[in-house]
Amino acid sequence: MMKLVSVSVFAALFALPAFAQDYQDHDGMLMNHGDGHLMDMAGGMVMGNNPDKLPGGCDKIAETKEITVHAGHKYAEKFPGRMFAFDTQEFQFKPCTKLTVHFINDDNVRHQWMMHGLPKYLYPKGMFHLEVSGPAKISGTLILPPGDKTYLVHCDIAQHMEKGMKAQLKVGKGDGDLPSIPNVTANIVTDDYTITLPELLAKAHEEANLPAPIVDATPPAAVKTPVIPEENNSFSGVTVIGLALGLLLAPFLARKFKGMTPTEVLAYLLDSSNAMIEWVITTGQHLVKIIQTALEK
Ligand SMILES: [Cu+2]
Repeated sequence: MMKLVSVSVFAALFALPAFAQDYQDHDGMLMNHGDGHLMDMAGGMVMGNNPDKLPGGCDKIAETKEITVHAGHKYAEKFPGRMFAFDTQEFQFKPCTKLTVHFINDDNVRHQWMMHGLPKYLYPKGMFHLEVSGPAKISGTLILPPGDKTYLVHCDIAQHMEKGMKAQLKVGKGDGDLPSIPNVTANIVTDDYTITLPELLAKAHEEANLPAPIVDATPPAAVKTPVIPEENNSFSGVTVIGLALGLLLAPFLARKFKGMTPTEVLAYLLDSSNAMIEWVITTGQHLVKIIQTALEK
């Protein structure tokens, strides 16, 4: 019996972390920067937080709602060709609902729950926006405007919406559906593998009422290896400069080396190049010193 109890306690201790929260909770850590802009040093951000100001046209808060939305790669696995998604693609609330969104980012990258088109007098740039690097949780509250309207909710990190992190939030009856919401609405451009690319382009142009594209159906000619022309011009730039220098130096060198043996000429040339290198080094050191003293002042 004692053994059974101790084994159970031991097992329970091991199981505990599995039940514990495995993401960073940013709620309660946020600093208010005014205008509903909350931020913390750990990379959590809420913009357009509005728990108390009624939008024009709302006499009172119609309903108080709380939702938890997950964001992550794993929610996109059921959508072919998508990389990121929210766990919910469509939301609907009564006009003038006070909505608290608990946003849980399950990935190890940054994600957002960003809503657009809200009244700008209440929401800076017409946005309500939760953002956090995962795995983490962040929460914010807004009051939805009156009227029937469909709002875009997406992650605005580059390419995340295009890769599937897109949803719609309908207030009242909404005013239609947004395109390309995974599992909710059709893509604007639908992949169709039953027709060829030129046919697909022609179809897309026809649908968009544009003149048919000019598609060159002839297969590309075999790729030719580019022929690099040989350097056959004996008067290239370098040659000309070399010749000019040689001609200028010739009289001087002729005087200098008059009566010297080839070995002596070579020794002299090596000597002068050594002197030149030394001069370059000392001048360089001198310059460094000048710069250093100038910087110290
Ligand atoms: Cu994202």
